[in-house]
Amino acid sequence: MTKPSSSQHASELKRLLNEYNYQYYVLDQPTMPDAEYDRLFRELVELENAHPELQTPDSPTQRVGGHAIKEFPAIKHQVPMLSLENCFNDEELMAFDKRVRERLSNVSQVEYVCEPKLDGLALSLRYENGILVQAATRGDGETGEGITENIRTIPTVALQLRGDNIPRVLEVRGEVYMPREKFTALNERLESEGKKLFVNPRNAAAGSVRQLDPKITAQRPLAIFCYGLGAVEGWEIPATHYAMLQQLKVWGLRVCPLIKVVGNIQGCQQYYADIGAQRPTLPYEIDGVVYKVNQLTWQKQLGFVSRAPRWAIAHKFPAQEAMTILEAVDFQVGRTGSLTPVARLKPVFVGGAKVSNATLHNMDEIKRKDLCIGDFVIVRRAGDVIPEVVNSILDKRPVQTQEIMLPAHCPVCGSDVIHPEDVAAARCSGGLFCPAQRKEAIKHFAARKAMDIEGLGDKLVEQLVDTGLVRTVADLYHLTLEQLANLERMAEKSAENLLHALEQSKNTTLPRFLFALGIREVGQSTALNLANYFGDIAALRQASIEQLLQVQDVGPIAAMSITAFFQQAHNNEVIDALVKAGIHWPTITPLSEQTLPLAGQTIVLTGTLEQLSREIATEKLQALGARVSGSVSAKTSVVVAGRDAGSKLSKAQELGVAVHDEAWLLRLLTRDL
Ligand code: D41
Repeated sequence: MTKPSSSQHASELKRLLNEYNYQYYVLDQPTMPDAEYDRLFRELVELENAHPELQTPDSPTQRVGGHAIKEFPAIKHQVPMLSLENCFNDEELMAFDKRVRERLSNVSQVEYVCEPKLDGLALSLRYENGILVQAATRGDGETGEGITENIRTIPTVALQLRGDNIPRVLEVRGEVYMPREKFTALNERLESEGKKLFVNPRNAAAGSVRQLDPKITAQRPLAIFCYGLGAVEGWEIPATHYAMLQQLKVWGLRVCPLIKVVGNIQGCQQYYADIGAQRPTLPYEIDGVVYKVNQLTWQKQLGFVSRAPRWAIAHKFPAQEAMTILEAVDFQVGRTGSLTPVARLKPVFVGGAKVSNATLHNMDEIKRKDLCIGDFVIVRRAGDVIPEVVNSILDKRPVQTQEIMLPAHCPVCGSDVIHPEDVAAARCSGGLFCPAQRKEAIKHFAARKAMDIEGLGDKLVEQLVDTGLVRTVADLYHLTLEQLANLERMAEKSAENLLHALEQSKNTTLPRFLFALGIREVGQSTALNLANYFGDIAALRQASIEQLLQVQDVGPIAAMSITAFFQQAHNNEVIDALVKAGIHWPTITPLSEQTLPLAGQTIVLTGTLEQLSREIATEKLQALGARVSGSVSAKTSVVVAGRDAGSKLSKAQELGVAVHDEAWLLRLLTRDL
């Protein structure tokens, strides 16, 4: 192969790096391992050094970071947020120390502060007279995004500084991150809700602080560590970086407890080794350590070059990566029926451990990483997490490769696999039938809000499935006293109680029963809406997507999931068996056959309602066909005025719109008018 010209090579590097920057900073969806980015970046820096004419304004070397996103206000940092230079080995570290000492008129030793390098999102917090008034992302270092309301929701962020001598203005720089365990739990939750998973804790943190709704951020387990200053007014900054951090702690700002002062660069090397050894057991992800000259006068003397201080450097951990061959891809069926592609690899040692399997997350990831069976791939082991395939090496792609296809049928039970376009996870539609999902389905069926079968706990469900006594939820209703009493750890009295509970559960309601079936996207309230709309299960079974979309709160994803569920013959067999076993419910007159009583009416709720929340009132009114609006106009049919109603009530009176009180609303909702 001929070597591409330098200019071709440079433009390809720029394209790759710019693309990566966009994915990383704007979309929060990295497509390249950091090590790979760093390698390409250095290659470009070297190329531009050798051929200065290649250094164009659009080169990623000419700017650090990404663009501000439109939805959040742009915040210009009063003092720019600098970036950090990286080093990857002892030689580069020693060169850093040498440069520092030479610039400081050849001092023999320099004291450094050593900090773990959190793998999160850099942030600037602004306190005025001790009150948090603004939080902004780093952005491109000059301008970031204002995310104050989101940051206020993070428990470890001080809203107000404590103690004495609080500066008039204090800008603190820090890193927002998501603890590893919390990240795992969040992804488990997202997975059970059928939502897109985060690739790593850093993306989860970045995605969480950029939620337009701070209520969502508030539910995300984020934390912060502070490590630096921006603008300061009215404070004599201490003489050392370390003393400054101690003062931040006194004021109530969170500082990483692993930060240490060392006497010289050898101390830094020791710190690097110590932290490296602790890395797998730390509760958060770090990608290296940072060394900072401790003396502030020296920091000032050293200054900075092109946005990075000369007095600090990041010492990155080597990514534990290796190349191997992707031999096959299997699909594992998880608890909730999600199909996870797993790479079967030609065994390879990565950071001392043999790796022959790696997660591929989902089909979107496979596409993004451009993977085929037969490809040479890079595998990475980060800390103690499951190894993952980072990318394929296109230059080395063999002539004969095979596309990775999502199976059409579940590898465990053979049911159809569904994969809605805008959802990352593909799922087995087998539901009640798939052994991989059976235990969870039975637990859900028995739950209090579903069929409410007292005494049928998780352990017992597992025992019943493992012993083969129960295959589907319908089998529960054929259990005998003898079978139950023969189970390990089961007393005869408990067995009797369980049979009694099963018998009682047969007398249920249609909403409960529909919820108990565990159809994806059908929670309690959707089950209620479906029951009210269709009135019986026969009509629901035959419902088309179009009909389902008529039901309140049922969108295209839920509609698809419902039709897919009823298209599986075995789901219908289980339902028939349950009905045959005696499960019954009171009949409901379907809403679909009534003309909705409030169709065409626009209702405005104002003031405080005492008996029911505004959300519930809105839902119920909508279920009866009303439009619920937030503002009063001549088109408003009725204004319901609760306690302390204000301007909307006056406006209604002005316009001559009918006004009623909460008691009227309650009668309306019970159709007792
Ligand atoms: O933990 C970190 N990620 C970290 C980042 C840290 N401990 N210290 C840092 N110090 C700086 C300077 C020296 C420029 C104040 C940083 C960063 N910067 C930084 N984070 C993202 C870009 C720069």
